Amino acid sequence: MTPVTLSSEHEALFERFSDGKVLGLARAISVVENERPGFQELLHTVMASGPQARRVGFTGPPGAGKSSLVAAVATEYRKLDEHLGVVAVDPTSPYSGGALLGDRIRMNDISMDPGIFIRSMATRGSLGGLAATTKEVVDLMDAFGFDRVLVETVGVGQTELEVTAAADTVVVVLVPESGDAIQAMKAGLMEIADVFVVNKADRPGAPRLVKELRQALHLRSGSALRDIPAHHGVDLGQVVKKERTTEAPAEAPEGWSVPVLTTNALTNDGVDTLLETIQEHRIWLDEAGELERRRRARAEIRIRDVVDREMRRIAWKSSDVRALLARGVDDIANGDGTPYSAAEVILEALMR
Ligand SMILES: Nc1nc2c(ncn2[C@@H]2O[C@H](COP(=O)(O)OP(=O)(O)OP(=O)(O)O)[C@@H](O)[C@H]2O)c(=O)[nH]1
Ligand SMILES: [Mg+2]
Repeated sequence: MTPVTLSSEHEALFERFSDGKVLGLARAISVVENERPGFQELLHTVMASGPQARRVGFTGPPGAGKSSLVAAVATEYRKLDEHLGVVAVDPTSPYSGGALLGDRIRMNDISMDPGIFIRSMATRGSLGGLAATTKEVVDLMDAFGFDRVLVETVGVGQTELEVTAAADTVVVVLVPESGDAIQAMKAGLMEIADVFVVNKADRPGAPRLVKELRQALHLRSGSALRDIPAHHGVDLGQVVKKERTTEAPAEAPEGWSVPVLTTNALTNDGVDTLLETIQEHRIWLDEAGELERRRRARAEIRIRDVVDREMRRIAWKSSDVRALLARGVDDIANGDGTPYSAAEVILEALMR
């Protein structure tokens, strides 16, 4: 690995971090969140030993009870004496631009425990998505030596899918109010869920949602069609199987069927089963070689993130580029160009 030099300040910070000092972690997070000079070298140094922690993501629509469930799950892991990091990604408030206080208040019960470190982050723009810095904060918590890192992301639609870029196991939390299984399918949740949890199981509609989700998962796996006899010369079961083998080659191993669980995060009903299921998924990840595959996929995303960010930084830092930008704005104002012609000039200058 390329040796990097840390500033003396970051050298001291790295020492505190390595000694397991929580204040060192908190400080490292703020350096990374604010992209202070040298933050990449610091990350490079702390991440040298590779990922160790078990990472579990919780995602789902706003108000599904993700924070309550994370708090319940964290309490159970603490009973097993695990040390935990929790990253909660709050939607950026359109009013304050900062993290909403809600999560902190709800997680109050566990936040006094020194065995848990909780960090709430604003998402900075992409609602519910995982900003590059969020993944870096998860990496920091991992490198700090927590046994497990729990990541809560809120979102609707595509942005939820990004949680796979930070977690080994993705728990999708739905509630009877959040809609039906068809909506979950459309939102791409079937693809990312390792475990479905129907929370607020005390509410009406929970059993129906569970049934729908199970049917949808069953359909997706093709098993629902397997027993249907060939019709008009077409065996639907075969068609589905063939599609699956061509579309999903070796990197999507079989052997994990996504369970649908129910919980009540307020009474802890079903939380023990959720913990067992997460453990089973972990064993499967290891045995099927899927953990390795997911870590590789994550590494690729992280490299792309860093390159994207650096390219932007290099571009807008350059005074030549800034001059071309100003000229482009003038050209457009004078009716002499478009954003595309201006961008082309800038990109040509950068490639040179
Ligand atoms: N009845 C019932 N209420 C619940 C349950 N779990 C959570 N709640 C309540 O639902 C509300 C939202 O819970 P949160 O844990 O904040 O939900 P969240 O998904 O983290 O919300 P955001 O982070 O804002 O998207 C709170 O008032 C909880 O007390 C449950 O199992 N049953
Ligand atoms: Mg929450």
